[in-house]
Amino acid sequence: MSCHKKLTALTARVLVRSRVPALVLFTALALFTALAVSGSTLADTSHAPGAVRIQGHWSPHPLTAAFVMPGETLDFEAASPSPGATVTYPAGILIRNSLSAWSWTAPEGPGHYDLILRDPHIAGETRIRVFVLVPYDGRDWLNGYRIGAYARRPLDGKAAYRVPRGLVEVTPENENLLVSPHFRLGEFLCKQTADYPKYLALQTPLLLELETLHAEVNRDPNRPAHLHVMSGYRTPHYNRAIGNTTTYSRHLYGDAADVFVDTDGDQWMDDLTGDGQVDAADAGVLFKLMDGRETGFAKGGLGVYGPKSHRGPFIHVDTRGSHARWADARGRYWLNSYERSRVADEE
Ligand SMILES: [Ca+2]
Ligand SMILES: [Ca+2]
Repeated sequence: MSCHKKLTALTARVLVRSRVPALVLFTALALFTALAVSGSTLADTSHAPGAVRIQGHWSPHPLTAAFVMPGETLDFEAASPSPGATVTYPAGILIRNSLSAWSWTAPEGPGHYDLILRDPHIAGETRIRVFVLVPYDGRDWLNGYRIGAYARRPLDGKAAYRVPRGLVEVTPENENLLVSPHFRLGEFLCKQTADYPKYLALQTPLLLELETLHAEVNRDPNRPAHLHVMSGYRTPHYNRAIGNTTTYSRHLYGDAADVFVDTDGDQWMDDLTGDGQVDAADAGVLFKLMDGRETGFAKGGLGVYGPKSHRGPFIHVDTRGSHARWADARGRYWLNSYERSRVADEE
């Protein structure tokens, strides 16, 4: 019996025995219900102790990457106010705005800067790894790295489709840096052949969603799963070279990734359904984990891709800010049967 039902039963018994005014008891019941509801919101780990809000996005993780232009100010906020909380930073200017909020102004030099938030009441520390970008002016090349041409006019005038103002410089020294607990900077590099330095666009919300998906596929601690990033950032040059005709792919803007589970490390999607085959239904397992969520992917794109001769099935995830769902020909067959079964479930 739930606490709520127990209290309701108790209320009924007390009413019979003592004739306590019903209003008092129902007020108590309402209060208990309100507490129970507010308690359930605490289960949302994004606001748990140690969580931090960076540029408007809550992260429950001990390490979160953020991306700013030289001299730009990054606002961040801890989940709970604490007079004893401190932030250490290697350069730039830090201003404390309140017991829980800070503003850090980045130095002019590109690179990465770790802001470390410590609260004496919370175990561990919260690290914001800020990458100061190299300004990008929209030209074909950046320091010898081929970028290609972005569409000059944003799609439907949306800010998400503006030419990136700056890009992360990737070198052999920083490509293995973590950008979230389970993903490294180099995993998001474009697949084009080039010498260092290389450049990429990457956005915090994508990393938060990939961590969510990683947690979903790792729910069973006895069966750890590895999420492989098949494709992260794509330069417009590379996107055209692989025959992609869309000039507004989210991969060009750093908030999209094509991923699959590859725990056995053979560079191919694992058999997640356990039917002895690897096909669109295995990508569908990942789709179902994220589809219908009330946060994150509900405001992003989610696509199912079936296998081809040169690659296995995968899902595309992005955080474009609006809802989109699609599939290729093989994935569409799976998606259609999934949509039908989902409708059947709802009926
Ligand atoms: Ca595999
Ligand atoms: Ca399967």
